[in-house]
Amino acid sequence: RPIGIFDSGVGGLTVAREIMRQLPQEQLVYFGDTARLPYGNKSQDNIIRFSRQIIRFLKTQNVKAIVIACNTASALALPTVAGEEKIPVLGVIAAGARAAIRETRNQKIGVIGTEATIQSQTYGKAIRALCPQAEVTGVACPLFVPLVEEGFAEHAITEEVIDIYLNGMRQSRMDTLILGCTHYPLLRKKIAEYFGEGVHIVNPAYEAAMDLKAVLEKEGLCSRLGQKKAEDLFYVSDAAEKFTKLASFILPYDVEKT
Ligand code: DGN
Repeated sequence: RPIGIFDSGVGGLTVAREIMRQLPQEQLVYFGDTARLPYGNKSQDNIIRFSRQIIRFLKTQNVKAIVIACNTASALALPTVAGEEKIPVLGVIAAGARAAIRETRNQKIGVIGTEATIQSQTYGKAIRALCPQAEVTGVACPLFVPLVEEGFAEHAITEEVIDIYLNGMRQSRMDTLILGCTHYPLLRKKIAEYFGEGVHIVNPAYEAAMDLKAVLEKEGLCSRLGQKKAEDLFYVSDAAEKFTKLASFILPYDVEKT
């Protein structure tokens, strides 16, 4: 049985990519809700409704576990929807929080994400649950998503936008920064250069794939290594052409439109 994974669009492929690396024997069924993206400025009610609909669809694909790759949906919908399902449903926030705690030396942690993720303070709560003395500062960077989607990840304009959003954070004593949005790992190089060596960058996707592996092992749900796996499947609610183009940029292989 495959693993289900969903996101508001193409960004969740940064999480799919990590799962492919760490669990190469598992087949993935990915759903990108490109018709209703971005989720970052939607209400919690709607994000829960969208997540329920997508989970229903993924279950028709007979998935054995679901990963909510989208930070916004992980922040706002996971606590509600996970309790409604019999199969494991995982998000990316707890994973990112844990990694940040492990990396920080001074307990000053920055989080960047969509408006909704930052406003929900879900990362801050997850971090302080593990380390009550941690200081967490969040900054919403809503322009990063369209910059990546439009192919401007390497463009000078992105450096300007990084400076506008993150100048205050760079002046602070924070030593760890969580990339709390699916698209931001694609800006990792530029963000890391901006902060310089003193700041450790955390990509929750890496840790989320490790969580998935642990859950599959615990529940006895792992596919056997060496078995020929079925092809990964990608579904979108709109604009498949654009999705395939961006997907080929993020994934280690080309996604074909059928
Ligand atoms: N996938 C969303 C997230 O990780 O928060 C970002 C894209 C969006 O819907 N704004």
